[in-house]
Amino acid sequence: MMLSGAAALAGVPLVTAKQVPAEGDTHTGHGGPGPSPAPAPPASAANGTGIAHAGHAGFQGGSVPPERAGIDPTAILRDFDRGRTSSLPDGRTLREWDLVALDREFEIAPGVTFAGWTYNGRIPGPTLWAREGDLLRIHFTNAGSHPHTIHFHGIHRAEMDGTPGIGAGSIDPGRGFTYEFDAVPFGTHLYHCHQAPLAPHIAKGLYGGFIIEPREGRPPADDEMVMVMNGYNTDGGDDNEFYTVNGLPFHFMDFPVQVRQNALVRIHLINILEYDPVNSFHIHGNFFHYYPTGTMLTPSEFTDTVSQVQGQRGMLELRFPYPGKYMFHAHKTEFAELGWMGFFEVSPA
Ligand SMILES: [Cu+2]
Repeated sequence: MMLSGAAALAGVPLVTAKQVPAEGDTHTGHGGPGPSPAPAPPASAANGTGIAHAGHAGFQGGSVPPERAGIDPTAILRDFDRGRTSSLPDGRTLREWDLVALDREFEIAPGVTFAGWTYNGRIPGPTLWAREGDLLRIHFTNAGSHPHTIHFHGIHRAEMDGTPGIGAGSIDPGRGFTYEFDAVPFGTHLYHCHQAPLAPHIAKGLYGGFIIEPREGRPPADDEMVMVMNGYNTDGGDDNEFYTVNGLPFHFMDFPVQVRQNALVRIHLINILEYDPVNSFHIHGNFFHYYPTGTMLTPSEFTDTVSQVQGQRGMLELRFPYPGKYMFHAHKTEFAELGWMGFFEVSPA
């Protein structure tokens, strides 16, 4: 983020009534495991210039309650949409979904409204789940105010690619199109709008996870979830003022991801962050097996940190051997301090 973004937000009332100033608090409003986040000190106290910290100060103060924000990252974690299924004459499964592009506003941080463009009123959009080899039909309706498309990552014909100028191309407001293709290859994928200019069409919120399970399945996990890493450009510049997993800054600080000791946790991690070239995921007190793009049945890495460029994604598998609270966050301090940090809370087995 550049100073212009922070400066522009400095005047926005970001601190809510529930927050009680903490004496001597410096930059730790969200650094510790305490249940009640405390705001950062006034900018003047934390930073001689007052500029950079002014933007950060309010952000330390907590997340917007999901019902007020219009986004519930915890619900999104385990919300896999398997579509409407039916059997084709050849025995294959047909899966169908309705995706509607809708303009919608969200309160992404206390007092900060984001004018989003969404699939089905969500940021991120629905996580579509299919099995390898299924036939997929996505009935797209554009009820938004701009032309949009749905571009799926996967293997398919050019006219189903959601690229402007090819096949149906751009779908104008009030129009629709049905994308149809086979679910290949298996892996952790994504979809997003591909309308030009591309940056705002992605950054405004038109993206979601797209999971293709291997035909023969994977070893069963005790808990499976999706984490979509995104950002919000709230001042119309060319950078982000907020960073999140599943759409709401700091949400998982206030509502830790609940997992059980020793359970196999499988995470589909997707980076759709616009404007910044690289995002990352780091976990405290643990390591995970990493399957790049989720397209192999054996992991290629055992690590506690992974980086992804935009559109890159992968699958993580891990077990927490000890109860307690363990942070996870972008290993990019700026992103973490602007919302991309949270906790896993491990309950005893
Ligand atoms: Cu679009």
